[in-house]
Amino acid sequence: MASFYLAVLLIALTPCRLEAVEDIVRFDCYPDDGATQQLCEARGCAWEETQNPKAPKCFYWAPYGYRMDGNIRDTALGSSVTLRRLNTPARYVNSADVDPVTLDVEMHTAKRLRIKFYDGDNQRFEVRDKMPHIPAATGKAPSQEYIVSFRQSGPTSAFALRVTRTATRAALWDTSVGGLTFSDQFLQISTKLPSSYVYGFGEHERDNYRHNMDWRTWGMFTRDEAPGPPSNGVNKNLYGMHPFYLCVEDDGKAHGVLLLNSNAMEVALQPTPAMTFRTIGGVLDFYMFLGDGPEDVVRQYTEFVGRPFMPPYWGLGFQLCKWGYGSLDVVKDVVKEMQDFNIPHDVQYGDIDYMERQMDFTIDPVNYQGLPEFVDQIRRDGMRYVIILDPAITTNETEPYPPYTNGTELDVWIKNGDDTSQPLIGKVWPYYPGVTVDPDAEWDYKVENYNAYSVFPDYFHADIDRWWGNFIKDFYNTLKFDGLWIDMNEPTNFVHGSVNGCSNNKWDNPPYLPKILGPNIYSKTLCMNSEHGGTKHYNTHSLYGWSQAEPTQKALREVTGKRGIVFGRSTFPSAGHFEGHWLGDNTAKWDHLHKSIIGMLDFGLFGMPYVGADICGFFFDSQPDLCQRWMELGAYYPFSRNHNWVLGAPQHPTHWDGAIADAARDSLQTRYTFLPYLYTLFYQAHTQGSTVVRSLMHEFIEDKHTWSIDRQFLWGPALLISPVLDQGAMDVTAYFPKARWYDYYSVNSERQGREVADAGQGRSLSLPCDMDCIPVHIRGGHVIPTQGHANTTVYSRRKPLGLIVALDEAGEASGSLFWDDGEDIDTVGSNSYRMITFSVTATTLDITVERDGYTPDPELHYETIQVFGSPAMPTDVTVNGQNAMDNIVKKTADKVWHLEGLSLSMAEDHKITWTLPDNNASGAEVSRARPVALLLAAMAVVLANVNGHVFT
Ligand code: MIG
Repeated sequence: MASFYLAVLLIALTPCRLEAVEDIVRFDCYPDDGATQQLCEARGCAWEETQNPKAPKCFYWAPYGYRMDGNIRDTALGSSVTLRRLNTPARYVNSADVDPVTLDVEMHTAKRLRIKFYDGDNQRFEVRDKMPHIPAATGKAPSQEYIVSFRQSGPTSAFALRVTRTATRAALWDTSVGGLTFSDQFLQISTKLPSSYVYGFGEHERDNYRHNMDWRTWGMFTRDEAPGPPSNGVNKNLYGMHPFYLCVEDDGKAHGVLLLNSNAMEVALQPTPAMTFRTIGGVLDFYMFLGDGPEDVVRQYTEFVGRPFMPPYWGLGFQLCKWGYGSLDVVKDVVKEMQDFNIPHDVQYGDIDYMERQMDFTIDPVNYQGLPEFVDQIRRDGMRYVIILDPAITTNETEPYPPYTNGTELDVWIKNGDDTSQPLIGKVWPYYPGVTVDPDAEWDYKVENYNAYSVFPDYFHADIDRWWGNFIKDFYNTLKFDGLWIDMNEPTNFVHGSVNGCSNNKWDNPPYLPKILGPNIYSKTLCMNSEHGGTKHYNTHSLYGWSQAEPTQKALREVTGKRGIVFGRSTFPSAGHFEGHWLGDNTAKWDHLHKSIIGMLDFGLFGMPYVGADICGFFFDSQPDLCQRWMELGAYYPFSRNHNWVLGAPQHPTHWDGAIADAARDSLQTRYTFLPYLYTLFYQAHTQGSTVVRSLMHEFIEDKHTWSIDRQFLWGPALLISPVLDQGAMDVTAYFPKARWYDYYSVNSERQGREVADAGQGRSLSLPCDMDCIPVHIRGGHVIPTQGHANTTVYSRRKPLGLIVALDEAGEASGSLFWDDGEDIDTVGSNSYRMITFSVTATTLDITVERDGYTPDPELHYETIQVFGSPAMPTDVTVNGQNAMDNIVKKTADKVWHLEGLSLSMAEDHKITWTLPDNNASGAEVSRARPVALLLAAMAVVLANVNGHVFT
C-alpha cells in the first residue's frame, strides 16, 4: 500500500497542464452530446484540443468524486466506508448526486469479492434482489488472494479504490482515474486495467473476440436488433445484456468482473488501458473473480450466477427450422427429404406461422391442420418438435381468447405508467381477427392496419405460473412439444413505447442516454415509466427475457416430465442456468461465419454454453457455397440449427444439389460420432461451470499467440476446429499450440489419426481443405468417447461405443464419459448416471466405471479403440488378460492402430495392455518423454507383469 500512496504522491506533484495532456490519461467528462468548453468547465473539468478525434476534449483533471468520511469499518463480510461528495458541481442540474454513498467490500471467497457502491438507506433498485437463486454470502473468506486498498482524497486526488492480486502484485482495478459519480440517473466509475487483453461484454457483434481498446464504447440494453456493423457510429446493442468481462493479465493470469446492474449502460474502453462504466440507474454492484486462469474465471462466475442447465441428449442433435414454411405439407416434405437423403435430423421447429395469426397457444387451422398428429408421428420416429412462443398477447379478439381474458383476471400485465390501473398497450405480431393481410404492403402500413393492440405479461408477477405455466400445460394437451423457443422478449414492440407513445417523465427522458440505438430509450420497446416487476420498466427492461426463462423452463419440465430445451433471444447474467441462446437474426453473408465463433466464445464466457447461430444465415437468400461451409461449421455449434426468415429461399441441406447434402451429412455424422464427448462436456459445464466451446487461450494460456485467436475454437480441452470462413478458399491457416495434434478431418478420411507434423512448438500451418472438408484435430493426452451415428439420437444412442486414444508426448492420455437416460430431470442430483474414466499410462488403457447409477437398455459396448500417436505397432495386445492380436488393425497412417470387433460392456471395468517392440518399450519416444512419465511407464510395466497381463 505504501507504494500506492507514493505513486499517488508523484502524480499529485505533477498536475500542472503546461504541456498538452496525453490522450491516454484523459477520461471523458462530457460523453453527452453537445460538449462545449463552457459546459465542460461548468462540470469542473478541463477542455483541451487533441490530435486524436477519438480521445476526449473534455476530461477530468481536478479531483472529482468522493472523499472517505470517518474510518474503515469492519463488517461481517469485509469492510465498509462512507463516502461524501467533494465540493464539485453536481452532474445534472436537476438531480442532486447521492451523498453519502456507502461502499461495501465483501470478501466472499479466496477468489471472489464484491464491491458495492450504494445509497446507505437502500432506496434504489438492486438487481440482486430479483435473483433468489444466487446464494447469499455467509461470511468473510478466511483468506483472500487479493488486497483491497483505499486512497483518501487529497488536494489533487479524490477517493480511490484498488484491488491487487496478492501473488503477483498486479493491480486488477485502480479507480484513481476518471470521476466517480453517483447521481440518481448517472452512475460512473473508471478503472485502470492491468493489461489490454479484454474479452466479453454483450450482446454485440464484434470483429474480434479480443476487444479493441482504441476508444470504443459499447452500449448495453436489451433490444430487438439484428447483428450488424455500427449504425451511425453507434455499436449496436443487441438482444441480451451481459456486463461481464474477462481480462487476461500480462503474465497469463486472468480475472473476470461482473457489474450486476440492469439499467441502460455503456462501457467505454481506452488504450490506457482502462474502462469506464456509465449506467443510468440502480447501484454499482461489482463482483470480481480472480481465476487464476480464464477457465477458472468462468467456473467461478457460473458458481455465482448459476451453473448452465443440462441439455437433453437430443438437444445436441441437428435441428431444422424456417419462418414461413407456409404449410404443414412443406414441413412434411422437408422432413421426408432429410430422411431420404439420410441426413441426421433430430429436431423440427414450428415458428410463428404454426399459430393462428401468430397468437400463442393456437394452431393455424388451415395451413397447419393436422400438426398435432404430425408431431406425434415424428416423435414416434425418434424426432422432436420445438415451438416458438412470443410474450405479447392480443387484446382484440372477438372470439374468447383465454390467454388474454385469464391474464386480465389475474392482472399479470405490465402497467401503463401514466395510469397504473391500465395495462400498457403496444403492438407486436398478433393480427386483428378477420383481416386479409396484403403481403406486399409496407411495414408501417401493416403495423398500423393489421397488427392488433397487445399487452405484455410481467414475468415477475406472483401469479405468472398460474397464467403462463398453465397455458403451456394446457397447450401440451393439444400438441406434444419437446422444447420452447422464447422470442421477442427484449421485449420488442412494433410501436415506440406504446400505441400512444410515452409521456414526458424522467424515465423516458433521462438526462443521459448511453450509446445505444434509437432516438430515445423507449425506441422499439415499452415506455420506461411502465410498472414492471414492482418497479419501473426503466430498471427491469433488460431483465424481461431473463425473467421469462425460469417460468418457461419450469412449466416445460412439469408438463413433459423431461428436461427439454428452452432457449431465448434476450438474456441477462445467469440466463444460462435456465436456457440456451441463439445468436439472433444474422445474415447469409460470409463474415457472419466468423462472427458466429466470436458470439459463441462470448456466450461461453457468459455461462451460456448451449449456443449457436442460424446456420446458413437468417436474412437474405443463402447461397450454395456459403450454406455448405456453414453446415460444416454449424456441425460444431453446441446448438446446431439451420434457420431463416419468412422471405428467404429454402436453405435446408437437401435444398440444392447432392454435394451440399453430402457435405452436411458427412459433417453431421462426424458431429454425432462425437456426441458422447460433447454431452460429457455439457455435464462438466453443468457441474463445474466449464466452457464447452472454448477459446484456445483457456488451454494454452502460456502461449500468448492464442490470446487473439477467434477463427478457430476448441470443444472442451481436446477437439480443435479450424473451419474455412472465406468464400472460395480451399485451404485454411490453422494455429497449433504446443501439443501433439492428430487429424480427424472426417469419418472416412485416410488422414485420420495422422499426427500433424512439427506442431510441437506451436505454429501456423496451411491446411488444404476442399469444399467437403472441415479440419478437426484431436489433442494428444485425451481419450475421446465416440458412438456410431444415426439420423436421430434415439438411434445413435444405441450404437456401439468407441474410444479415440490420442497419446501425448509421454504416451499418456485420459478422458471420461457421462451417460444417463438423456432427458430425465436432474439425473446428476439423483445419481442416475454412469460415469466412466479412461486412463492410459505407458502401455495400459484402464476403463473404470466410477459411478453406475444408470443402466442403458440395451447395454452398450465398446467396439473400437483407436490409438493415435503410438511409437510403433504393438507386438502383443491383451484385453482383460486375453490375447487380442486378432482384433488389431494397422492403419495406413503412421503410428495409428485400431482394435476392432471388440464387445466390451460399458457396465464393466476393462484393462487393455500392449507391448511395443523392444526399442520402444517405454511407451513413448524416449527423446521426448518426461522423466516422470518414464518412471510411471516402468512401474506400469512391472505391475502389468505382476498381474500376468503381458504376453511375450
Ligand atoms: O419479427 O418468429 O429472431 O428467429 O424466425 C421477427 C419469427 C420474429 C424473430 C426471430 C426469428 C424468428 C422470427 N422472429
